[in-house]
Amino acid sequence: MKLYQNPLSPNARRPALVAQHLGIAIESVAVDFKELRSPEFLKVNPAGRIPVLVDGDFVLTESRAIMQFLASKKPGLVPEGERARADVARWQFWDAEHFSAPLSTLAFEKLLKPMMGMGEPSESAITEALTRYERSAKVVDAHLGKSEWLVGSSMTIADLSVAASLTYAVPSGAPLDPYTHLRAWFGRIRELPAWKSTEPKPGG
Ligand SMILES: N[C@@H](CCC(=O)N[C@@H](CS)C(=O)NCC(=O)O)C(=O)O
Repeated sequence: MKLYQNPLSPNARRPALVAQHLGIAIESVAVDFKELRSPEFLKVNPAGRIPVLVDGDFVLTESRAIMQFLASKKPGLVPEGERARADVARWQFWDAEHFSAPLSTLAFEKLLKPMMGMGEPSESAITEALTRYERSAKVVDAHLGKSEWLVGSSMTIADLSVAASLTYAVPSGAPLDPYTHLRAWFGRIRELPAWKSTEPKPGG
């Protein structure tokens, strides 16, 4: 299996976390962001985005779908029972729509724009993203006040999905301090060898 990724991408980090945590061998193909619109890469993913998993003739895009595919190969990150599995999907969809989206905007405005010389950060986009982030952070914080992990009694791909969205939270100015339970849970995730080995290393 090949995973097209970039080590700075939080989206690509999701499947990488699952593969590392479960010890699934994948061949990592690093794609420069500038190559995402190249004719070669558009043959792999016409949407011009990473991550992409290629398993023989099966091509899978969307980081959370790739997580599900990889996690189905080995036990450990998907709970038993249809309700628990639906709850994992619920948190992954919630992450995509309500958590990762505002955090991506913040990272784009506060980190990527200055880094790439793409103009001034938009204050209105930042304010709106912060409002959306804080609303979601309250939801997940309250949930984690009642249980150590997002679904059931052990870590699942739901936790890794949501955690990957926080990759650039602190340098992007998304506050974690007010959210005690979120912070404690994130602290546990940050101790994982898989988290450490997938930490983005800007410039290297
Ligand atoms: N919903 C997709 C988002 C993928 C995505 O947007 N990846 C970024 C890198 S973090 C990308 O490829 N961006 C290229 C672009 O926007 O042109 C997923 O979860 O895989």
